[in-house]
Amino acid sequence: MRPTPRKALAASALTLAALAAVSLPATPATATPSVAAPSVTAPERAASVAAGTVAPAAAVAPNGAASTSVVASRSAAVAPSKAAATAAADACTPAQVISNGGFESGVSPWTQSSTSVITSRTGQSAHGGTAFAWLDGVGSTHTDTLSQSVTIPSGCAAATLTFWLHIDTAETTSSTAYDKLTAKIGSTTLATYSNLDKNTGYVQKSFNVSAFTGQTVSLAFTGTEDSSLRSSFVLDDLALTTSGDTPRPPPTPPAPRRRRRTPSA
Ligand SMILES: [Ca+2]
Repeated sequence: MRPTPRKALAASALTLAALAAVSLPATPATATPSVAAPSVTAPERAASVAAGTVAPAAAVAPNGAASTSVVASRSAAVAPSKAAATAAADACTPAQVISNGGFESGVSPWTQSSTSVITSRTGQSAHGGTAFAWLDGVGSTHTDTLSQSVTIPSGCAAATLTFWLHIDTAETTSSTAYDKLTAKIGSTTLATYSNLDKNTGYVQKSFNVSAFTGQTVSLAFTGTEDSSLRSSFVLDDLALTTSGDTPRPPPTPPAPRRRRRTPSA
């Protein structure tokens, strides 16, 4: 079916606008051709496509449908910066939310089961500074605890808990966990260590706690010893850090623009 003259006029006007927008990026989006010009012929369009100035999709439809494709390619040509902006992610402001994680500022805001937990006394060494948290090491049935409430902000993709841990023990078994240290966040147990994990010096432990972003939860360590042969669980330099921009959902494609009406003669 042949397009009506009016349709053909609108299509050719838009085609010109599209060509103008593509070849002259400085042309304002509202620029309108003042006079109607002959339609771009198929060979001309093919040449333009080859030259990269017209989207190939505009070349396939013989009638009014072509103008829709032209409008779509025109929109893409004039608004690249807007499209880039909507594809960006929500920026994360990294935060470290454990207070006094190195125990160098006294006890607050930690809660400890006895005043001997956060210490700098001889018998163990700090990972950093001079103070550390020393749970157990008594050699009889005993429990020590250490905890702090942490608020993990939302707005970041990831949250990671790290701490340095040293374990030494008088236990000689290589198979039985007699004395244990449990690390928990909220009601989730992150890890359990024992006399079997004894080491020389400190090792750093790391946990993905991203599931707790946007929450206030307790970070807690509990060390238990059985009736004989001491084990010491020594913690220092704890940190809980958020990171990573949050990806946005894909932007909704803009609705196709309505064709501009050509003023009637
Ligand atoms: Ca320290």
